[in-house]
Amino acid sequence: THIVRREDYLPPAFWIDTVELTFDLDPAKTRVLNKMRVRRNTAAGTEQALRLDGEDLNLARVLVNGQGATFKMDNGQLVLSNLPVDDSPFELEIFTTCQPEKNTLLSGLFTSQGTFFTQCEAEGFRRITYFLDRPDVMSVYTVTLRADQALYPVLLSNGNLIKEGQLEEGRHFAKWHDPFKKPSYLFALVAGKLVAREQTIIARNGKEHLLQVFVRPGDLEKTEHAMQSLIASIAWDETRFGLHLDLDRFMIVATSDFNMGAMENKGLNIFNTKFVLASQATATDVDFGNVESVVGHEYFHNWTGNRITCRDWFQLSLKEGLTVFRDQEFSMDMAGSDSARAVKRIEDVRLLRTNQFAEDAGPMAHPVRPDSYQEINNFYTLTIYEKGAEVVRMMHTLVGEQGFRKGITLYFERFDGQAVTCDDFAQAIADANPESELTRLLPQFKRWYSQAGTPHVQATGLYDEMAQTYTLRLTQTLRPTPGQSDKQASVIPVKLGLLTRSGQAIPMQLQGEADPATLERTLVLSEAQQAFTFVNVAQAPVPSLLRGFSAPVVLHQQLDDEELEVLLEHDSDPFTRWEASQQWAQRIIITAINDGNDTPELPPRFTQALSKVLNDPLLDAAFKDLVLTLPSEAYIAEQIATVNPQRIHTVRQALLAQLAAALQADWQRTWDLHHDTGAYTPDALSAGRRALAGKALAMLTLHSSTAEDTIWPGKAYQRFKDASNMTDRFNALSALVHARHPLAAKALPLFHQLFKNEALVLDKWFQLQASAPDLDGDILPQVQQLMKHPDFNIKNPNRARSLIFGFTNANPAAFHREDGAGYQFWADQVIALNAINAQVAARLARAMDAWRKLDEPFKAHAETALQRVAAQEKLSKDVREIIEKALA
Ligand code: HT7
Ligand code: ZN
Repeated sequence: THIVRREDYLPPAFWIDTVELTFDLDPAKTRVLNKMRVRRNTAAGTEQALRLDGEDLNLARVLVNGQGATFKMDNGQLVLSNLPVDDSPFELEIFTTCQPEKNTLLSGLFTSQGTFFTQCEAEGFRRITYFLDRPDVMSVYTVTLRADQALYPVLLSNGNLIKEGQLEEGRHFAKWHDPFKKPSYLFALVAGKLVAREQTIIARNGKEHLLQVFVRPGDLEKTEHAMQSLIASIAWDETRFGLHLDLDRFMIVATSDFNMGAMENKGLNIFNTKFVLASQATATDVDFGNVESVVGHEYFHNWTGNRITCRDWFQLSLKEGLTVFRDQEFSMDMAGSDSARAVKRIEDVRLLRTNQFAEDAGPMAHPVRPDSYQEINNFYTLTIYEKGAEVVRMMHTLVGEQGFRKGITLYFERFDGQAVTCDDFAQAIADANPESELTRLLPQFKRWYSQAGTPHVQATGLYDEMAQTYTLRLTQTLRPTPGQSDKQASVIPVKLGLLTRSGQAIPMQLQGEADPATLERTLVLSEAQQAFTFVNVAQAPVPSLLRGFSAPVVLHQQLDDEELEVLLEHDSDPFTRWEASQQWAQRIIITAINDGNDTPELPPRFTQALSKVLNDPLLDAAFKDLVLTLPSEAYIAEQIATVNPQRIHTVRQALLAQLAAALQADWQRTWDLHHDTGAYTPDALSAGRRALAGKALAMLTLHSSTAEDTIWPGKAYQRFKDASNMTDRFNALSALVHARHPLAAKALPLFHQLFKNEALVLDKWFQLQASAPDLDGDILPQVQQLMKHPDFNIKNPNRARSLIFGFTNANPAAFHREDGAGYQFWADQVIALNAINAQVAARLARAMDAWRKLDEPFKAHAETALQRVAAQEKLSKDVREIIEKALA
């Protein structure tokens, strides 16, 4: 196995200043003429050969300055020697062909429903032509596309359209020029039968821009929300960061075959349809929110990623962590109220803690800036994206909003047009804020980039009544991760407040501090252990720690039920308030699991506290929905050393049933108050009301199903049939499916019938059935049956993800079977996908990351399944890396 290491980075031996590409597009055999102006990077030496990357290409001809050149092939690379030793430019022409319709990997040039698309990040450009396919080689591109006019009326590439016209035999051409230098991973082309929603906008500086969203005919009415999201993103980046759109024309194109969410190609973003198309009839509120955030994310990359890009792929979080931070802030600002902002923050934290913390604790643990990889596609991870965003967020916390804006401005002053590193970014933020804690602690802060794993922080408080002091002792530890045994202390901002037992905020003043007391502050923990003593504290306080989740750590503190109740009822910080409910529920669930108690009871104090939240007229519906949601089975598994997924499921389901029963009257009132959601708008407030109504309906349906009462299942079925929007309809359908009510068997075929022509809705239909609660092992056979459904297609990543991942990743109790059949199914699908699309296969392979934590008999079955995959002869390097690390 070939391992790529960060420490081996060397600057490129050559630069490619300009690229002229000419494509003769044909699905069976596309011809590519690549004419480059190349010059030696003499700073890197005078003798090195030019080694061009290539993959799955048929090479026809190589010319240097118009003359046939001698070259050799070495490990897939095209190697040219005898080139000028100085930096005088020369022209290199390479003529190749490729087969887009056979490209099921969806990397490079491929077809989807008769339209050509490209995906070049991270290393897909080498599947289009031979090139220095690395992000620090930046070139100016001119692209000519030639194709049959009837089949491919729309021809798009990056930048500006400079010429178009007719050719012989019904063909036509379009010539595009992108004035910005860019790395090859940002190249894109699209050719097919598409239609566009168009809008011209005038920016603050008076410049006109044409915005276009291209989709297949028939989908046009589903593009309004994407267009509005794009306009909002442009305005937001101007206001919040002073960053303006630098292009005359900005295009988004949707494809239904895509490995990821979307791609930020310069001026020509390519999107998975899932993150473009949205109508009230076919998309849920969550879908609308995702469209807004992904459109924002890709647009924000235009500056953080495209104008300043990564020097090498180890720096991936430079663009991804920063851009996720930016899209999170964008969604929060769009949500409007403080409370809606907090809801978004809680949702982001929930994703991080459930999935990224699990990654940090498993065989694929890696630093935000990894040290090595076998396959870069395996490193588009939650650590790079979500933890990377938390690292940027901590910088923001340490320098403040104004300081962060100054830092971003300096970052662009220094590095615009360059390919740089995570160190460069951190240095710019620090240099713009010389007096900040970030600057004082910078080398240590940067351990967030180099150390894998999630720090654990233990907090203990000591109140001295005589001295009227409160001492908070914070201790941090970081467990070893694969390849990193010694860890050092991190810089951990801990935002906090102190509360009286009746919930009043206590002013905080540290011993020896002249500053006036404040009601909220941020302590910076930078040593293994630190004590902070607050003075003039008149009573034993309840600490409210890690407000807003100010650092990506696991916090351990011994709060009793009364203290958790104080926080849940009174804390001014919505995150800590929600967290109190989760801590409390988690403790109840884990105690029952440890006690072997299958019929645990929810303590009345807990249900009363939740009831209070549910009935509080001052709280937002979306926040109530979050508080009233028990921690997921996956999150609970994260907290336990040896995991029996069946026990977690049994205990959680038992408590869920009690929550439904104990609060039945409250759920009814909640339903009455929220179910009439009026005319559909996808804003945060209305979405919150629909979410809470959906939760109430699910709880009432669940309770009725166990109590054999038909009223609520009947209402759910009626709602399912009558709903005027997909959110209400799908929530009603989910309520029936999750209660395993017989009416689900009537509703599911009807849903299919209604939406059989809506691919994204069919994905929901498959996913819902795959994630239904297991009854006597009946979900796996159902999934196997659905694999044979005429609408199932394993080659379509969205469809494969809904059914297969819906089972392996979203339904732990059905997947982790005592007979190991779930794991056998997993192995079969990894092997099948490996031959079709190695990137999707490798994602599926990761469903077994936590196998070593499993209890028997699960663990033994898991190992057998992993070994079976490992023994496959034709394993892609994508899947091999994941399986080898899991078994290491
Ligand atoms: N920067 C984009 C990454 C991406 C990607 C990576 C590997 C394989 C396929 C891919 N499609 C898109 C997505 C983003 O973060 O915006
Ligand atoms: Zn991104």
